[in-house]
Amino acid sequence: MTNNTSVLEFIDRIKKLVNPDDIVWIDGSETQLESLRKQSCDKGELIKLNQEKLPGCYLHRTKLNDVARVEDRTFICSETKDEAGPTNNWWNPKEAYEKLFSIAKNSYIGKTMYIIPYSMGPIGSKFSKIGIEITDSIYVVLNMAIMTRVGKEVLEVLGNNNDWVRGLHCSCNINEEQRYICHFPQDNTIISVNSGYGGNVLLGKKCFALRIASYLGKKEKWMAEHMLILGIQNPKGEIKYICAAFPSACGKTNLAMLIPPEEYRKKGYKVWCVGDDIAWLRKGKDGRLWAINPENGFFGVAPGTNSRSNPNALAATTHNTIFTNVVQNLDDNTVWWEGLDKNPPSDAINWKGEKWDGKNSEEKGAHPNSRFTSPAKNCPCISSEFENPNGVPISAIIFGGRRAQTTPLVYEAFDWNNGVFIGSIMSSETTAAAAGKVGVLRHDPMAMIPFCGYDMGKYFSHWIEMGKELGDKAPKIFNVNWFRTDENGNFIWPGFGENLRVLEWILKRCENKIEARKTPIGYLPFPKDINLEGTSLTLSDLDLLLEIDGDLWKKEIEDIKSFYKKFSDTLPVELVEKLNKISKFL
Ligand code: SAT
Ligand code: MN
Repeated sequence: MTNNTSVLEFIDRIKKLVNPDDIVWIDGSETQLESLRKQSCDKGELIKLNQEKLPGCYLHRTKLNDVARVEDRTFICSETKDEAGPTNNWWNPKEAYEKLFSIAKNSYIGKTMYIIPYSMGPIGSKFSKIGIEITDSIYVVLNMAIMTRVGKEVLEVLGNNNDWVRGLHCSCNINEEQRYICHFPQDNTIISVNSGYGGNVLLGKKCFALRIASYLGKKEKWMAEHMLILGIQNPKGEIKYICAAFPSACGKTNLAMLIPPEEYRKKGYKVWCVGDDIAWLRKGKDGRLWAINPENGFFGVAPGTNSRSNPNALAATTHNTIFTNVVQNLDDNTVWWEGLDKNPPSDAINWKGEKWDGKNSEEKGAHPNSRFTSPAKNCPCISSEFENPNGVPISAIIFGGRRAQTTPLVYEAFDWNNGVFIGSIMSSETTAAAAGKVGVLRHDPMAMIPFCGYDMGKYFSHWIEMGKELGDKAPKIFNVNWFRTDENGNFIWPGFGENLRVLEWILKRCENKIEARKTPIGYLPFPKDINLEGTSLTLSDLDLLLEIDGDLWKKEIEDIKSFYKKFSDTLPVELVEKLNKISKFL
């Protein structure tokens, strides 16, 4: 399919290493994909679902030991440990290659080697980057064909260029003790062995579009961020775009596709989704910050997705979708997950592949990190700018985490560098998206702790540099927290579509339309400026949501100080200054 010498050399080298029986280039055609779906069903790797109710939909179950990203087995293999920084696992590249090659050796015997040429971003856009993933898994091919743009056209655009990301995935025998997800930023290379779970094996996603791309962004003066992108259309028809960074499984997909509350819909408000997980940002010709979504689909968390929380995502999953680790309803061969509705099937198979009676079982049927992989174009509110090679101009950047206490519903940074500070002090409770304990508070600056491909201290400096580049055209930066709870542990803020009320305040601030209250941590809304019309919330609820508890913040500052200590000499002085300033006023 190509004469590109660097591509052919790489393929040849890997072929000799893994020793496949057969080689198949993925051309992106529907005929080829359909034949792969059939083969995968024949092997029992995919289950074809009810094609009348869920046309083009399939179910897959991973191995029980392979259900989420594995951060402790994810490595940045840069030349030196310092380049990986204090928040990444580092592995000497020479040793890592040796170990990985020994695991990969002959691992494709009896198997087919699939070669997937893919583009992150619209094919041919100057924002976009090309990768080639070699895999022995049809599940990976079919997911990549949803999540990225794959096929011949990608190789045509690549021509004889050497600027592309090499990816090798070997399923091996899904041995968790030999599982490694390794990134070699200096070689544009990713190697993933012994896993079949999305975030570890769809190499275009977290591995390339965040870890490798963040490293490239630093070198090339752009940014790769763990952010959704959405457009808010006001009654006059004007659309303003916002980026928002939240850790995995904190509602990015729901926010990206939100349906405005009824009063807003009546007035003519609409929300358009550009992306739900990753944004690549660059300074445009007009000096503003522009964003594209490098992906072509959604790899969303299934549990909790329902007709109230996210009707758009639900609609997106009704066709051409691959479900992973959800419940199979044997009644009509459809799918179910916790939080879909109050009617679990009794004749069903759970994510582990066992018989499951949802009406009488104590155990959950779907894995908490079960997923749907759906094409972006399935989403009823997908933005008309989704394919725009130049992306969309960004008015505001939002950071957010899952915090039961301390962080108010919303606040605004004093300026760009203060916004970088706010991003750097983000903490969130852990979720099922990564292996390990759930609900533990951890520092997750810019929601990038698992995804930054180099020293995070330098990553903060890069943010500061980008602010200088953008000058007074830089977007304003905000922080939100939808997850604050009352004394009984219940969420105070209703969330979902109602979040538009907060986004409205944010946009008004961007347009300098309203005043705000200056506090030590940033500008907070006056409660009257958050529109509560049509909700059951009162101004005193807002007082609670917007409260800054001095004692909790003092504790927070101590905690940030010890987190910052990790960075020794790479932490930018600008951030230390902001920290000192805030400590003085609290
Ligand atoms: O598993 S993924 O990394 O693809 C999704 C996530 O954790 O954000
Ligand atoms: Mn994510």
